[in-house]
Amino acid sequence: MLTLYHYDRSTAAQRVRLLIEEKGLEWKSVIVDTARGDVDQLPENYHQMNPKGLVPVVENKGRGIAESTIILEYLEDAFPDTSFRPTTAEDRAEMRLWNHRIGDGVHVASRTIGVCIANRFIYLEQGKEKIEKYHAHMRDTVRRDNDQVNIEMGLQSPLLPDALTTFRGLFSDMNARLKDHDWLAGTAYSLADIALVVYLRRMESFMMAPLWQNMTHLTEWYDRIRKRPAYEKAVTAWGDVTEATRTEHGTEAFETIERLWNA
Ligand SMILES: N[C@@H](CCC(=O)N[C@@H](CS)C(=O)NCC(=O)O)C(=O)O
Repeated sequence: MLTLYHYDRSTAAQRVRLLIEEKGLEWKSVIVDTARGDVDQLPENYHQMNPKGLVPVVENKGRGIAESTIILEYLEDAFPDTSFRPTTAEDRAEMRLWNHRIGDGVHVASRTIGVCIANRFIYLEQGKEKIEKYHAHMRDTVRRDNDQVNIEMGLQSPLLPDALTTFRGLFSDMNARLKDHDWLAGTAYSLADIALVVYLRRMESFMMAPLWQNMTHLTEWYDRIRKRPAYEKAVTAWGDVTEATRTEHGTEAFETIERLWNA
């Protein structure tokens, strides 16, 4: 049986749970939640499965596989029944181009936006010593350096405007594609839709939905996905233990974020 190392609100884990539930696979859950600075949560030898010490990791047949978009492709290869890859080579390339954007700026931008708006308050509450230990254990030094700037400067961070530009560009490209297509690649719900929908949910958790209210095709697509039973199981039901913090600080940040979004 598959084992998934994950936690409730991780966007990277949400996309893997989405595919697991769409495929109806049996799986065992192991919660690894370092996201509030608690590095002691990492199981022994976790870095052998994921050198970055992040979630998600899927373990199957004694092997650990990291990186959420790679895991999606792995699950398709290992469990090909009910495929979420388009049928033509061209549409598959299109699906992969969408997912390439995640590693090519979108996920880093999501982290910046999250830390600047809300996570910084969670870290500041934990105290200096714990967060120094958290950063000392962080193997991705770019992530660590960005975090340090974003925690210190919050909405004034020099990294925030570009992060919002990345998100606005992504959402508006998705909206343009969805104007005359139901799904991001090919003719059916695919790994691209699964991989990207989690960022709408993330931005919504900061009360940012008014930013894309004019992108009606994107909104309709999001509504279609939210109605899927697998979405309910994989995302909604797992919830978010930090929801109250996100709502509170997102509401406070809205004006600044809206200004940067429209700049
Ligand atoms: N590129 C990785 C990113 C993984 C990642 O950023 N994981 C986050 C959650 S979305 C994490 O483990 N956070 C724990 C922490 O911040 O301590 C992937 O797609 O799997």
